[in-house]
Amino acid sequence: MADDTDGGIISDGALAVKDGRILWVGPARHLPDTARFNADTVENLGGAWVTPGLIDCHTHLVYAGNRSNEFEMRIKGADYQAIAEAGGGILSTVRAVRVASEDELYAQSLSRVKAMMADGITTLEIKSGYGLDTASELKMLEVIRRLNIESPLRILPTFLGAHTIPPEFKGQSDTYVDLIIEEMLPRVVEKGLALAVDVFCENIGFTPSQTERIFTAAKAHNLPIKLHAEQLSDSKGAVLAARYNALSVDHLEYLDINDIPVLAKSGCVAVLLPGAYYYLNETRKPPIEALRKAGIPMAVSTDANPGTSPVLSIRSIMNMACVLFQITPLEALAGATIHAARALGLQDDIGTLEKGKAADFIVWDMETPADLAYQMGGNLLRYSVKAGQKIL
Ligand code: DI6
Ligand code: FE
Repeated sequence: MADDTDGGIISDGALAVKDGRILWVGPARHLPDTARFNADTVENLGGAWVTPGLIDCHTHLVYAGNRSNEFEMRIKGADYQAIAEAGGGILSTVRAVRVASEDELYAQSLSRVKAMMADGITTLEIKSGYGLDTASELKMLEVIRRLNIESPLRILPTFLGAHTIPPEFKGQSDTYVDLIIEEMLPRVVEKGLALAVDVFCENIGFTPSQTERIFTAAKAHNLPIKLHAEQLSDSKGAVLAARYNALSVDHLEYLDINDIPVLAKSGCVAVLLPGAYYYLNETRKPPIEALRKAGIPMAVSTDANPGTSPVLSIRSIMNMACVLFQITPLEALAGATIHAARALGLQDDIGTLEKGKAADFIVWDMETPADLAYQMGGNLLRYSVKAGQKIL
């Protein structure tokens, strides 16, 4: 898949893999004899579709407990922000995570990772942010590290200490930001537990000036940044993040179209999270057509979390992105491959089937690539390969 218009489709293709990397890819009739005759194994896929392994660049998969009670409350008319302000929302998961042991957190999270895998995910980002004290944030990040080592997927950890203000700092958000900068982040860096730093910039999260302080600290530790921006209001987070060369700005329902040129110039990825839009029954959509026109890469991701997007299926999310945000099925596929790779800074390593990249790919039982976003549920995956090894 080279771009999002024709999808870079190769018919009657062949793919040669060596040492976990793509050695050659192209039309089978051009496959060099060296690749054909030196192969240890040759597999005839009988014309099946092969895509890059799917990538989920924004999840909160490590958590304890469940928030179906809030789901019921919202169905009956309660509002997400009001639930959060009353101590529910993110804070109710924080309470569950703080009392869970590392092993309990690991076991619950591993089953979610496996569900993601069954839908074609080979690379996954997971954020901390339900600990909100130093020990609990480190516990979450240790769980993410273990998932990366012990599951077959590549899992990238993001430090989201600035997810919300914990109860013990109520009314003292600046002091909590001091703790993040002076204690949490240095410990996380010292232990090598994060590859990026994220902030929830929102009226129920952190202000733009607090966000900027955290970005400055992340940069001082040479960590790339990303941002939850403009999900519930226009806080001008996206332009701030772009000024700090963010990898991505995520959500964007309330993005002002006048801010799009700044984003386009910075090259950061717009990450669409239609699951949260759907679960919150939002009506305001990200400005898709303006983003598209500006040539901004749009990734599509689950935002898997127990509150606003309890969804463990990237394909269901691709469907929602098509139906709710009017992107095409091929744009959704590019959004869960090459653009998601870019949102993780991994565009040179994964996200397309190209010589030299990791041999991460999925063999599907489907008629056309649009089927991935067309059909909700059902198993289309024949098998999944990560770094040249069958993992499913
Ligand atoms: N935005 C979201 O959609 C999730 N976090 C965030 O900053 C929600 C997390 C939750 O409700 O638990
Ligand atoms: Fe999120």
